[in-house]
Amino acid sequence: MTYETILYASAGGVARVTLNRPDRLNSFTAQMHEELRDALAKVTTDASARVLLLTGAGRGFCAGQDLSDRAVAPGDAPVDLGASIEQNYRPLILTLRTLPMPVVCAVNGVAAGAGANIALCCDLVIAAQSASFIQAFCKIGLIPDSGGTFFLPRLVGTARAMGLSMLGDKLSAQQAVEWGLIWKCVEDAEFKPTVDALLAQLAQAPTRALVAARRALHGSAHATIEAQFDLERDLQRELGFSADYREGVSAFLAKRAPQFTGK
Ligand code: T3D
Repeated sequence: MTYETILYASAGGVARVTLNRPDRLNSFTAQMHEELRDALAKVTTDASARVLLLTGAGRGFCAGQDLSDRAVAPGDAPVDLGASIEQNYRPLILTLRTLPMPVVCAVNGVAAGAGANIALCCDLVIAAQSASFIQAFCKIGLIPDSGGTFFLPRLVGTARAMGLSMLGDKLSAQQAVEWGLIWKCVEDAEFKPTVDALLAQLAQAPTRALVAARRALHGSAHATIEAQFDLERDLQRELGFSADYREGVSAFLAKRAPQFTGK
């Protein structure tokens, strides 16, 4: 498939997807959803990819749904938003949450509506200092979707989740870090080199262990401690048979840097 609304590249263990409709702040059209689905399917089967980067072109990360596709002429039937979520946003979020490699979201600018929650579903969210997060839904009569009502209370607690959802205020990247919404924010001038260094680190990491850690952390939200111990035991057992674990222990004992292969 030829891409017109995203950029895709994979090299050196890093797959990069850039949302690329900068004049519309990379808001989502049906075409962008289709292209992103295709790219994520590619990433999933790309044995050389050890980390995925999701970012945006231009001054924004993503402004959610393209609202010009939601204008309804008088007398016309409104768009079925439930169908849009079912066909597009839900599979997108669930795919990003279960990719067989860590997912870094580099929030280069404003992340609004579904754009904010797509960022929040990623494993590591790093933002430029000038970026911001807006649960813009209430401004157009909607609720936070794309997992927003799931992620927000878990990340920042109900009080802050409620404020963000009901007021739709802009949260600065710095505030997002202080609230525990995202992992890190860095000065704009340091953003690209910091993201590149992070990607290089993750491309050399024991991929299976990172994916298993994600699975265990996600599973913990509703688990009892006994169930969580069961899961940790099972995942650790699997990892104990992995080439990367063997390499990690050998490297430690030989006092050398490990050469992980992601296997
Ligand atoms: O519909 C379904 O399928 C259900 C799922 C819905 C999920 C959702 O995401 S609903 C929420 C949709 N998003 C929004 O409500 C956010 C709308 N955008 C904004 O509020 C503002 O643009 C921002 C706060 C994000 C940024 O503001 P600012 O002042 O930095 O930029 P701007 O001037 O508003 O935007 C720049 C251009 O991008 C502008 O076009 P222009 O005037 O230069 O021709 C603006 O219209 C366009 N743009 C920004 N966001 C969208 C958009 N065009 C279409 N759809 C957008 N979401």
